[in-house]
Amino acid sequence: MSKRPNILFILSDDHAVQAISALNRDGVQLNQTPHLDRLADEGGTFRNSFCNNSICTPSRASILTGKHSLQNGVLTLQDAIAKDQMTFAGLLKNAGYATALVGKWHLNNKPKDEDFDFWEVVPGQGSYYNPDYMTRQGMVRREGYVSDITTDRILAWLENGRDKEKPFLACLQFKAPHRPWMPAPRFYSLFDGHRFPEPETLHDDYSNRCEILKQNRMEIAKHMNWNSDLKVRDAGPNNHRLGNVPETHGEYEYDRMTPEQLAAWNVAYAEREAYVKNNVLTDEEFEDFAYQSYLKDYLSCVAAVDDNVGRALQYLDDRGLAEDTIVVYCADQGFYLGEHRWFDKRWIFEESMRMPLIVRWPGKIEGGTVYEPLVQNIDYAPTFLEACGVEIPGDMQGTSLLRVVEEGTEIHDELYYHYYMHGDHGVPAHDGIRTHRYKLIHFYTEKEFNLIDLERDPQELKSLHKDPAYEDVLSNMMARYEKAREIYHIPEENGPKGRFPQL
Ligand code: SGN
Ligand code: CA
Repeated sequence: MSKRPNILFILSDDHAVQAISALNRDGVQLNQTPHLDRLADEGGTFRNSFCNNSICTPSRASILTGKHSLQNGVLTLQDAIAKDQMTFAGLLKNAGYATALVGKWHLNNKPKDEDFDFWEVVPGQGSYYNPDYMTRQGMVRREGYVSDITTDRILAWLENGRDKEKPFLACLQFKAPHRPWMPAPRFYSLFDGHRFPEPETLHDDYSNRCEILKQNRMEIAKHMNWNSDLKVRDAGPNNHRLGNVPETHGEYEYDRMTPEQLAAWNVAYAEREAYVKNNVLTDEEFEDFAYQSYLKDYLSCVAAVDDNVGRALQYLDDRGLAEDTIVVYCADQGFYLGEHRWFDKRWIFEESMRMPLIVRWPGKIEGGTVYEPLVQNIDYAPTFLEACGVEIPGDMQGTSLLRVVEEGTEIHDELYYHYYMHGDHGVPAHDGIRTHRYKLIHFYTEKEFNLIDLERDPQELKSLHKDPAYEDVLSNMMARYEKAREIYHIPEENGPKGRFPQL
């Protein structure tokens, strides 16, 4: 690439590393994602890519600003990105890029005109069927399936909307595969008759770690709801198994569907509903049903993300843009697909702290490269700026990935993590650090540190903070934790305004 590169930044919502076949070539492949695999074959994958705060709005703000949550002001789902915050999009626009963002935004305030020439975003979480988009001209409802429409709209901008004299930044931001995991009609029967393998920790009892884990409200067979999660409107004799939990908004999408869409949906889900309605399920049968149904819906949503990634790559090929365009695929955080009994995210534990990161960068990254260094979502903004020849502001806390790509070197001694939303889904506020081998977690409302040896215990089932054999490791990790908090300017007092309601 001799001229300034274009960037196609593809961000999905809650797409777990476990649900991309290219990222699990030496392990269990739950599904196939041929287009993401193509991207990985033609580019590089970052095997140790993590977020700093495993929840949507904060992670997105950290991606945009290259800063930890405390520095950009977005600690929770309710916070808005402060007006004075520079984003990589705005900096690229200032430097002469044509910029656009379509899809899920979820930053409480609208995208800024200083950042994007063009934007169309779904309000809040958005809808899977016939979604509304906020546009500069007001709200527009579009018929169809959200992942397809979002892709249509960004491709339309690339084709007809942008200033073709300029290099571009195009952000394609999928709502999928976020809860309530509603697949596109063409994938209703993708996994018919298929059984998904179970993760080894599907029946975790939460022993040997901080007691507070037991208060979580994100267990598949306990805290889902029949209707929007499991797609069963009449659970008959099994109804008592799931109650109402505060994290469910209860809204549902059936009333958005056209009569034809609803009819097709009802046919597709009839067998599932009949099974529940007509059988008294044992504990085991119910747990199995909930897990299998969850994975089927979630992974069917992933299928439409993957084929739309394929459409976007095909567009770049067709227009001769692929050689001049850096393509990045990531999600705003990881997700649990049954590990520790869970759906959702938030915890510093591996499945939610990890983020998929695949980068195709012609001339820079050789196809099929796998990078081992620790990288974090705060690194993306400085990477994009450096790649495009724009100066990185001094207050950005991330480090450009270019050094990893060019020299293969580590750019972080340890990664700092801090989740602030004490209470939602029964997850406490906590922070900690991760190195290649160890993780130190501070459950500060409980005044308890947990220490995990990821090499011996990759599933994070036992804290070693009281193990005398780990005394030195613990004190070393404590010192590094203090150092990380200093580097990132995390003040003495923890948490959002120091208030911690009951979980
Ligand atoms: C919704 C979900 C939660 C989820 C949050 C945050 N409930 O509230 O399960 O944790 O979004 O997700 S739902 O019943 O409304 O789907 S995030 O991706 O925006 O962080
Ligand atoms: Ca998310």
